Amino acid sequence: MSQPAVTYELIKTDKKTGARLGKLHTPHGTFDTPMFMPVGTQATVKTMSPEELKEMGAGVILSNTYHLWLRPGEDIVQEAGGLHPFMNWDQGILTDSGGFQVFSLSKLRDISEEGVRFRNHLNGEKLFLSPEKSIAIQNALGSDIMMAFDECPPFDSSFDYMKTSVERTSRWAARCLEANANPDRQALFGIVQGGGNKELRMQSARDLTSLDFPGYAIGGLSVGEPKEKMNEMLTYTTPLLPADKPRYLMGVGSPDSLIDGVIRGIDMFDCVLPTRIARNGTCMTEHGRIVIRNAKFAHDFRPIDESCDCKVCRNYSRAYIRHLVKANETFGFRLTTYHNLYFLIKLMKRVRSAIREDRLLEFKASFFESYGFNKP
Ligand code: PRF
Ligand code: ZN
Repeated sequence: MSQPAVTYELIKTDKKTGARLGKLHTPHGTFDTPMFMPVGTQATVKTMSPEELKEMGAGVILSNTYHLWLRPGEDIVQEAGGLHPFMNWDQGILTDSGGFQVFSLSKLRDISEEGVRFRNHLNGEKLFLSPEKSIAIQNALGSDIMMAFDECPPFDSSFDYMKTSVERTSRWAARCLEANANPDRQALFGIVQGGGNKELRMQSARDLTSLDFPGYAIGGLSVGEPKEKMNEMLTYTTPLLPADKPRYLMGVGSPDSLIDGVIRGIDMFDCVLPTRIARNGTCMTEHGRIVIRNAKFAHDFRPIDESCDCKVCRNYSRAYIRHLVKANETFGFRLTTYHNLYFLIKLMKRVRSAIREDRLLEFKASFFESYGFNKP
């Protein structure tokens, strides 16, 4: 078989933890891992221009099959030459398969071996998504990394349901691999499921690794379970995944979870968290989150984060941003979004330096202390 579209180069494994330093080679550039991917569901990272994303060092961004299929339709994106030229982004793009979005956005759905029947969350129209359909859409979108079509059952599902679901997700994963029309240009990652059950996580990891994907994601976590449970599942799962392939933890983006994930061998993360909280005026700082609407910032002319060197922190004050956000001015949300994304991208850069310099656990201790994660 020819070289897959996306390959992982392992540069260093941490001696004290499972952390890895690596590079992800894609058809649209090489990116350092561990990394955080901003979410651009509708072929845009809300309020950010591609130029700004590039400037802050975002390497790969995530978009959604489900949303782009419904609007504008993958045919229009294909007519533009794919997602990259359509949205003017020349670096990496990963598309989620639509499975998770169907389960989270549509209440009425009917899952069978063939796929999922559900209703369009915009207009109620009847729709059907299957592994083959998801991959055909992702092939038309032209993302560098496509995700397998999976089921993400509620964390508290019964063992029997979870087992049925894991086995079906493995069969769907094999159908996705078979359906990929462009394996030389678009890599397909498998997704490990299994909820909070060690045995099912291990079964899922075994099923998927036997299919030889160019990368593996861990799904079904950060869906309401306690953080300790997520960390426990990661501890069981990552050692079962091949060391020469990237590992991606889906939908996780709080600073403590990023660091805890890296320590357990995760290389890639995505989450709406930094962009979503920015749009209600919450900012991440070295000393924890601040809610910029708060009256205590009315006369505060310091930057959002005094230790941040982003263009927002170099030029705008808390008092000004508070005013914009309270007045519902779009520019305020651009500023908070830019800062939050910069903060997480820079956090990952600091994590990579810490791995390189054999001081990841020390970095974790001082960051958690400063951010306030250790406080009762
Ligand atoms: N599967 C897919 N996308 C996802 C998830 C999943 O389990 C999650 C779970 N945190 C986020 N996004 N396909
Ligand atoms: Zn900043």
